[in-house]
Amino acid sequence: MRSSRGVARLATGLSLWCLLAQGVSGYVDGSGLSNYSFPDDFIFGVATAAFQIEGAWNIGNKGESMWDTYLHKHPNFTVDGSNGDVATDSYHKYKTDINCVKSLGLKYYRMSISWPRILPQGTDNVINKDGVRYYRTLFKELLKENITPVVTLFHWDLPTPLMDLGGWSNPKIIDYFEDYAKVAFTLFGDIIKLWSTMNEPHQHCSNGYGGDNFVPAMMSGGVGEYLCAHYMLLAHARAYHLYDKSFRPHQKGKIGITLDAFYAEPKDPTKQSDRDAAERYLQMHLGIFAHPIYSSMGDYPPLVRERINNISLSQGFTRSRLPYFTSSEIDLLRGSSDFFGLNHYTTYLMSDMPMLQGWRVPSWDHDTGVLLEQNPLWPKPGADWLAVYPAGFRKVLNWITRNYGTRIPIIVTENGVSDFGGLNDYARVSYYNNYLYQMLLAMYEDGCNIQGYFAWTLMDDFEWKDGYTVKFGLFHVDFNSTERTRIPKLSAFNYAEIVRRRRINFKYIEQIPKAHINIL
Ligand code: GBH
Repeated sequence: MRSSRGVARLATGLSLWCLLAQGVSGYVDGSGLSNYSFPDDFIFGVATAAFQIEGAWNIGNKGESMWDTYLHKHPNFTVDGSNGDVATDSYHKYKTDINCVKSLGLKYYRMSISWPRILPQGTDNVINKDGVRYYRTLFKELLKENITPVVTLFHWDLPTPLMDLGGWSNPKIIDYFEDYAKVAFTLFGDIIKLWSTMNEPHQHCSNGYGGDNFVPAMMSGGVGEYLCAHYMLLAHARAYHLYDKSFRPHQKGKIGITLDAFYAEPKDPTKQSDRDAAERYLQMHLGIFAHPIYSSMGDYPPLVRERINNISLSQGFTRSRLPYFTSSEIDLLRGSSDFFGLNHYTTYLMSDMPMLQGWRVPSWDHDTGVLLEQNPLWPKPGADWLAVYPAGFRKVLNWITRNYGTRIPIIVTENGVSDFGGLNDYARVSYYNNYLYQMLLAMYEDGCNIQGYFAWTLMDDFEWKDGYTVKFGLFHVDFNSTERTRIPKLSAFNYAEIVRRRRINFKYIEQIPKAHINIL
């Protein structure tokens, strides 16, 4: 049951002005609390990923992941020359992490398993007992604290021996991923009841296989990146059905996938070509993964299929660069997710752009044919790609609902903002308040079926190519101390209060001295 709406009385002119200044659309009462509240059974959590926090890259018989290997070979790949060798040292400090999650009052913790920590060769002939023990201990400790672990099988740290075979561009990986999933379900399925097969295949394939923003930096524009997408989708479907048939009957859990989406808004909404560009972007980057799984038709979206086929032919390719699913693969994929895991951070303004200097041809970018810009008025507290536009969150939730319906619940598996550090992270407090409010609007005013939300991320961590330069954490981490001390930021207290009260307090910053004076 949804909780009460509690619509506030008419706001006075002054408080309305305050709301607008904060970018809040909608009424809150004099206390500053949001008019809508989160249902009692709403899933609130916080997310992390193995490579970004664990460290212990060569400890306990762990195999190497492609990020380990690549960063050791190319120490200047990250902007600060850093790597994940120690990260936040969560391999050793997992108890501290659990205390942090607990202190936020959360009942859910989304994390990922490092594939090479379980299977050092990538394949299931060798199972690393130390790795298994590490995760089982961690899961049990979480349960002891009444925190449900939500586990992602693949958050980008592919075992190096499998990358050497071409990684996700080699179809054989579908079997190996299924084998890995089977090991994980067998060893952990008694405890884990919520699985995500993989995190953001779109970011993984476009940055890692199409370009060189991520490892493996394959630079196979328009070819390798679609192979990666295609085989990741099929591997996901195989893991889903394996769980569904052989594990769900007795383990009784749920399994889905996590997709990422920027929202795409037309730069000039009065221009048809900009509106088309925005819709094309969403289909080419989100629909390409979501349509095969969540649409009633299945398969790639018609727009995507047609566009990549036509451009491929015009470039002299005999066959489309986007592989075809067989009809049984279409069936395998359709409906292969119990929830829609969504990672959302920001919005871009779209306009039609057939070619841009810097685009490789062929490439996903060139196939999409859209120029991405952001409104200079949107604040950018940290990473250059992440501008704050809360309304985009509501819009992307609606886009998903419009395209795929309300039957499958959406779980927001990541949402958050970066800055350059500091405990008094006002920008992050404001980001969470305003984004969460847009999610409430999507739930109560638009009828989107949203059942959970995970803040990204628990603590400052290894932020891929950005190394440790940008911070996403609710907890500050002191990377100069061997202890990697975690300290709650203002946003941690604010989030904990939202989780406890089930409402957003838009006056949190004003009230902070009273509420948390002892800690600051
Ligand atoms: C998510 O990716 C990841 O799941 C998570 O691991 C990550 O820490 C988090 O978000 C924060 O980034 O340099 O202009 O080409 C988000 C995807 C990937 C989006 C890198 C921005 C760089 C854009 N991000 N990408 S650009």
